[in-house]
Amino acid sequence: MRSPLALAWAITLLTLSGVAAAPGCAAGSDTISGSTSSGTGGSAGGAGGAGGVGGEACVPEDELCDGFDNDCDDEIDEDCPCIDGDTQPCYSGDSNLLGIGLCAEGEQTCDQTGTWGDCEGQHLPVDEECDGLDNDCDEAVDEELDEEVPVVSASAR
Ligand SMILES: [Ca+2]
Ligand SMILES: [Ca+2]
Ligand SMILES: [Ca+2]
Ligand SMILES: [Ca+2]
Repeated sequence: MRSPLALAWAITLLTLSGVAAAPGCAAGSDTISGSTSSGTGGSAGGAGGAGGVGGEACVPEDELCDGFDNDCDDEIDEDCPCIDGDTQPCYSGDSNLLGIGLCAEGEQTCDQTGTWGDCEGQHLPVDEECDGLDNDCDEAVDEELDEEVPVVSASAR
């Protein structure tokens, strides 16, 4: 009656013991072969490539207004009124009109030849238009137009 159960136990125990015993050799062989010789490799990285810092062999070229000494005379951008990328305010009209009405300065940019470019964004006096603005920069708005605005009255007393 109990024999099946007892047999099962026996098998279980046998199996367990067998399993328990087995690792002795199996694990042993594994452990032995485990070579942990970690590679010593690759720490000496490239020390190379400290490339030429320049200055040794200066190849003279035409001086450009670029912030470098192109012609190798130890003077940077000599004779350059301005350097590439510089900007400055500009106004090609009558400076007395600057700030009056719509007249306002613009900005120009220097190029590599040390030349200031066109003045961009400036507002020169133009013919008066009937737009409520002082287009010709004479402090009078829309003067000499049909619908004159009595702005001048202040100075006309
Ligand atoms: Ca230069
Ligand atoms: Ca130079
Ligand atoms: Ca106007
Ligand atoms: Ca005006």
